[in-house]
Amino acid sequence: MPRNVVHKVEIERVSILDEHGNYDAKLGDGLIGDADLVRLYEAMSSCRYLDEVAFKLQRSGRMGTYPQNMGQEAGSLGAAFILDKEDWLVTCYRENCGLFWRGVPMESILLHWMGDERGNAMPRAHFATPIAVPIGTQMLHAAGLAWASKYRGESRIACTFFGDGATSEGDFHEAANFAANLDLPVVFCCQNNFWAISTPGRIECSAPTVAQRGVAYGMPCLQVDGNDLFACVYAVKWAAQRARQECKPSFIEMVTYRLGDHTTADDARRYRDQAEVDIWKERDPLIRTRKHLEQKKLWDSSKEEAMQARVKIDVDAAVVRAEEIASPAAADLFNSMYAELPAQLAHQRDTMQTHSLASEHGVRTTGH
Ligand SMILES: Cc1ncc(C[n+]2csc(CCOP(=O)(O)OP(=O)(O)O)c2C)c(N)n1
Ligand SMILES: [Mg+2]
Repeated sequence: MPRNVVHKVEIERVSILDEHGNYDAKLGDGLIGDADLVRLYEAMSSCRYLDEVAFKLQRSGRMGTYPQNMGQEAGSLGAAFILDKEDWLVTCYRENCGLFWRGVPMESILLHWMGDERGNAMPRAHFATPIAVPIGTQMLHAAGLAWASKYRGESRIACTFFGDGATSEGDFHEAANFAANLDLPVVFCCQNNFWAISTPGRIECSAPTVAQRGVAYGMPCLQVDGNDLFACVYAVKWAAQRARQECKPSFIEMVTYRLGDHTTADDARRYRDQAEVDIWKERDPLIRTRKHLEQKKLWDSSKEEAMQARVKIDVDAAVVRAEEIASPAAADLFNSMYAELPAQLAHQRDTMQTHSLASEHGVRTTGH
């Protein structure tokens, strides 16, 4: 029997504004208006400043572990900008910029990393799910949300963000399989920053592109320059259209880089070459967007100075709000898990005593 090719795969890469300032006017046509571009640049800048402040808060003992977003602002921001305000944004922990664009207050993110879960209780109006720290869970949530939307006949789609490492988790494969086979309106956005903490991409994905993992499930896939705001908007627009009109999922690989450590609990100098970091510093999404704005005469150093001053005021005020919030009532620990609180837990809540102490008071604490 002859050997025939039964399937061939090609992955396209989209780049509209590269790090040298080259701009593809044809692909970029009508994507982002001038006024919006200024606002988007300001959004990235304020997110970046928040990152710097959060790092210092952690180092001075005022915050727990914090994952800097530095370098990865464009992807989630591009998505939040182009999606409908009522599409689900289902993120992990490096999508602050998109969440802020949605209206999530900065202090919510600070509070969350200060250990106060009220920060992760996203108001329904933002159509954002809580930040997912367990790797990969949110992709399944996105598939479920999209399924619910389809079932109810709504036009709302779900856009989920996850890292390259997350595509090696079973959760990704289950979510992709589910979304593709049930025809669910999901936009899968992988922020490929080449590292899963200290594990390099080449160890966790042997294929030349992460996008191929989406192809395996029959999804159309695009790779984009994830530090190019225009390319991110372009790709999410393409995928969102397919999700809304055809009720089908797509996969976007956003190639990016985290310029900081994995989190404040990490020291990336122990496993990454400075030369690699330096290359990516040149590709910073903020720098190229600013240069582009300057070329278009929409920005200059005095605007930059005024914007930085505004950003500082906003972020500093968010820190004050996060630090000055009244502590939650201790009884809240008990109040959200059960419709009817079991007797032994009710006793613990009422006495604020532990399991063994509660036993001393004659309350049965186990069924055995
Ligand atoms: C289920 C689970 N396993 C392990 C971890 C520990 N962990 C935290 S971040 C991370 C790497 C994630 O890498 P990637 O998906 O590429 O995201 P990135 O941090 O690079 O944005 C791991 C293994 C976790 N949080 N959850
Ligand atoms: Mg990664």
